[in-house]
Formats: sequence, structure tokens, C-alpha cells
Amino acid sequence: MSGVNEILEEIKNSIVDMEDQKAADLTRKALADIPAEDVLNKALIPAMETVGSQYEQGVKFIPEMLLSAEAMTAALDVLRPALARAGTRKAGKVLMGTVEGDVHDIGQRMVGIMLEGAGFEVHNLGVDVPAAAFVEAVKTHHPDILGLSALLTTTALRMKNVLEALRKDGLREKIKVMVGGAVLSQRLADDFGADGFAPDAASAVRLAKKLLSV
Ligand code: B1M
Repeated sequence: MSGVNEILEEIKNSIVDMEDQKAADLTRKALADIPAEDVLNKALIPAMETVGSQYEQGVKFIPEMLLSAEAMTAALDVLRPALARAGTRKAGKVLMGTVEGDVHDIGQRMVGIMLEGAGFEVHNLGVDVPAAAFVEAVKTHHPDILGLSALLTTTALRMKNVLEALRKDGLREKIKVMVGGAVLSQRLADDFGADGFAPDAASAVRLAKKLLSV
């Protein structure tokens, strides 16, 4: 058991220390003994929490935060096939993206991977996505659910623009909209007129299933 905790700690430290190759190699090694979800919840997520508080304390600055994010992405890419293994049947189609003005994508990528794992088909539009681009993508992909992510207090408000743009094009009633990201809350989701809010990736999967009754 201590070996398990040790490798999880090493993965966490490699992300905090911005070592992307090491983070990927250790994650690959850990997968031999540890379930992918445990690696995610006990190493990757705590690593970004540490990075966040180091930034708040002025120990880390933007470039370091970005390099840690890259190390986290390298580890997440290794976990992806294991997390998505269950995704053979299609529970529904989800279109995801981070709203305009916001480049944070780690959390929403995690949500996407967990949804794939639960059997959803996921199309990710990436970051800094304007309302009009969400509308166009809804017309192209015909998703069952549109997932909006935001990590900044300022950009969270842009979700309202996306919902308004969907309404204007007569698309709002055709899809479910779920929102998430560290600055979101059920109250904001209600205020924006979204169908649901999820505080983390696991609850995003539960919410998506509930919205589509699958
Ligand atoms: Co920035 N950043 N950042 N950042 N960054 C935060 C968010 C911040 C809280 C740090 C701080 O000040 N303490 C702060 C926001 C404050 C606020 O507005 N309230 C902040 C700031 C201010 C900024 C800049 C403005 C800094 C600057 O330039 N002065 C700048 C903005 C750039 C922009 O977007 N325009 C900026 C830039 C960056 C980097 C580029 C350096 C990098 C992002 C790299 C990347 O994503 N590729 C970065 C990072 C890494 C962070 C922190 C440290 C970590 C974010 C993260 O990845 N968390 C963050 C501090 C923190 O969170 N403690 C911070 C891990 C991830 C797993 O969690 O994203 O919350 P999270 O996702 C969770 C849930 O929220 C949820 O599920 C996920 C998994 O459980 N979820 C959903 C997310 N999306 C969902 C969608 C759903 C459902 C659930 O349905 C659709």
C-alpha cells in the first residue's frame, strides 16, 4: 500500500515540479497497479490544487502554472484510454467547450474524458470559444447536451451570452445545457437558465445521465 501512496505522491510532485515527461512515465507505471480514477483523484487533481495555492501564495507565477498544466495534460493523456475504456455504447452526444476569453481547459478535458468513459460521444471545441461558434457547432453536431466551462469570475458571465444566442437561433429547447468550472454554482446556473450545474467530473457524468434519462 505504501508503494501505491509513494507513486501517487511522486506523480503529484512531478506535476507540481513541471516535469511533463516524468509525470507521463510515472502515470504509465502507476496504471499497472492503480485504477485510473484513483490516479486522477489522488494525484492529478491534488497536484493542481497545490499549484493553485502556490500561485495564490506568490510562490509560483503564470509561466510555472502553465508548465505544471502541461505536465498535468501529459499525465491525463496517458490516463485517457483507461478512463474511456467503458465508452463503447453511446449514451448520448455532448459538445463541450470553455467560453470566450478563458483558456483554462484541464477541468473540462477531464469532464470530457469521464463522459467518454461513461459511454457518451464527446466533441470538444477547446478554449476561448465565442457564443456564435457554440451555436454553429450545435447546428453541425446536433448534440444532446452542450457543456460550458469557465474558470474565471469574468468569463463565467459569458455563459449567459451563449444561452441567449441559442435562444435567438431557436436551438435552446432542442438541447440540454450543463455548466461547470470552479467559479460556477447552482445559483449561477439557475440565473443563466442552464439545465444543470456539476461541481466536478464525476457529478458531471451523473448530471449528463440524469438530463438524458440514461
Ligand atoms: Co488560471 N486562474 N489564470 N491559469 N488557474 C485560476 C482559475 C485562479 C483561481 C487562480 C487564482 O487566482 N487563485 C484565477 C481565477 C480567479 C477568478 O476569476 N475567480 C486564475 C487567473 C486569475 C488566471 C489569469 C487571469 C492570470 C493572469 O493572467 N493574471 C489567466 C487567465 C487566462 C485566460 O483564461 N484568459 C490565467 C491563466 C492560467 C494558465 C494559462 C497559466 C493555466 C491554465 C492552463 C490550462 O488550463 N491549459 C492556469 C491554471 C492552471 C490555473 C489553476 C492553478 C488551476 C486550474 C485547473 O486546471 N484546476 C487555477 C487555480 C485553482 O483552480 N486552484 C487558476 C484543476 C481542474 C481539474 O479543476 O478546472 O476546476 P477545474 O475543473 C473541475 C471542476 O471545476 C469541474 O470538473 C473539473 C474536474 O473535477 N468542471 C466542470 C470544469 N469544467 C466543467 C464543465 C462541466 C462540469 C464540470 O460541465 C460542462
